[in-house]
Amino acid sequence: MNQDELKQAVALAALVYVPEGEIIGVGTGSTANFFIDGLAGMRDRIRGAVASSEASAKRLAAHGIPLFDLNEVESMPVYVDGADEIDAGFCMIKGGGAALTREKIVSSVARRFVCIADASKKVPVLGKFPLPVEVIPLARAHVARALTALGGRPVWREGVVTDNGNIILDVHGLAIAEPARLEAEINQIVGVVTNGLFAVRPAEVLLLGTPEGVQVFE
Ligand code: ABF
Repeated sequence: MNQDELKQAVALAALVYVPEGEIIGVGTGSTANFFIDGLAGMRDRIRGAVASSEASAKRLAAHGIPLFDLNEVESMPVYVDGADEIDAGFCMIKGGGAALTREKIVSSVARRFVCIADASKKVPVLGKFPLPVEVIPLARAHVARALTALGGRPVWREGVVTDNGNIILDVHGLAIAEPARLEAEINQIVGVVTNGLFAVRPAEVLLLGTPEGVQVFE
């Protein structure tokens, strides 16, 4: 099985976590895209979805899945999304697709975060994948200096503007021993909108696509 087939297998395995008649949260990225395509097959059995990006909203709409604004939704049973890295405690690095802020907001309204990932995403320690940080453009240099002081090497993802009109700094060279602490610390830097650590609230379920099949961790 190649990586895309592993992604598709975990994405389809996540459909059993979608309760009928509900609004669910939907993530962003190539694994989430496979999930959206699978969700199309049960679109008459759900009320609709809240998307974590313009790209996912477009794909959901193309399948005829009703879209809801998050402000219309008080709670959701589940949020399904991929990750760039996930550790044994289900803490994640996300944001390789630059949608981290909306992903964190939408997932925070869901009671259960189901992470769908191929086996390459499972790591013993987070940080090999550069940590994305969404930053207000005016604060770019200031935030970069503060991230350097924390021991990282921030690189401006030039040419990328987030759905919220901000920029992304990717922080290289971090070995993240205490993800929840670092997540909170980076959020304290003035000018940071969100960082890609999902550790204060990790995933509740991990579906991991391996060549031997989909492994379920809860
Ligand atoms: C999103 O998609 C991200 O937060 C993460 O960056 C990415 C995972 O990418 P893919 O599913 O394309 O491997 O969920």
